[in-house]
Amino acid sequence: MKSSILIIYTGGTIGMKTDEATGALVPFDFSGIYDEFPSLKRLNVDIEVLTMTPPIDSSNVSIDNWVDLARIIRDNYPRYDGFVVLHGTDTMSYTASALSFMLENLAKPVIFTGSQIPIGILRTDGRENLITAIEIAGARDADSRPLVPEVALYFQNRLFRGNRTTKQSAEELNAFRSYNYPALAEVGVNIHYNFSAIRKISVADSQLRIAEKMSDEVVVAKLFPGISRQTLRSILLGSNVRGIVLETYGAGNAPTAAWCTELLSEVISRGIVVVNISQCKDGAVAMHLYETGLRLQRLGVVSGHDMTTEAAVTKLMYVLGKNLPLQETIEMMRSPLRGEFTE
Ligand code: ASN
Repeated sequence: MKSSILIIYTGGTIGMKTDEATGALVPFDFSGIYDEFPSLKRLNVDIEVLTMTPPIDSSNVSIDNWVDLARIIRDNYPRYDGFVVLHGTDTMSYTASALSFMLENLAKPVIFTGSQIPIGILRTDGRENLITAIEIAGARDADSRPLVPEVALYFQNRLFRGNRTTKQSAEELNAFRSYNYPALAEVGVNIHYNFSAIRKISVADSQLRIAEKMSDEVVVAKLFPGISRQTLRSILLGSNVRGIVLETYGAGNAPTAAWCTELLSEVISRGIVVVNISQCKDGAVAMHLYETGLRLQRLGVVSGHDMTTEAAVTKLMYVLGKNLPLQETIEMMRSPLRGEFTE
């Protein structure tokens, strides 16, 4: 039996082609996908396409767009075996991370992809990204179970867990990395799945639910030597802030100056959740290692382990969106919900 795949086009470079007459970049019509790529018919999948209106450059993506996307997936969930989300690369890791949290009990593939060069340009990277993403979204084992039942991101021959990715190059076609988690699949002549890294789903987790409320009361505070007390204070205690992603140094270290400790203790005493992640992309926060980290731990700062900024921000938005009592919020932030950090 063929797998049925829904392609959801949200916008971004992948959906552009050159107008033959004017030479300008114009939107590519994905509903004509079989005419454009007849070889797709040879894949063992049936494809339908849904274009979100209007398609957006991913720099404009908002929480509302994420909720719309989650609703589309929920409403079409019973009809399709897998989903391919075409998205601009600039914020693709944020959207993939957000959706990984918002789609609760997901048991089918949701594969994000896009391109650095428009699909209608001869040298595009989009054609391979699109075709392989479709193949992965439709891949099933002998018992018809999907091979990748999670939110993943496919780009330039590698499939990653979505909430582990970061866009790391504005130039290279190989634009994404997953620094702290192995690839879920490597693609060469064949697709080699790394089954030990792919999320296992339990039978009980069958009912898809979506979170429709994401909090926007989150900030990212990146420390730098010389940051003043006033600057840090205005970021951390800005109006409406309920959650802070604190980007610290190395293994999760921050200055031990009295003003910094006092400020963080004031923030935490107000019930604001502070998550510590490292400015280093590779490696994890280990607050017990140095006095500069231990102090944060004692204040009640939550370890973000080896989470990306994208995952930490969207996880805070998701957890705060539930409006749980403070202790439960902190407990959820401490627990890995979708394999977003290494325990
Ligand atoms: N600005 C584009 C976007 O993120 C970049 C791209 O897709 N390559 O929508």
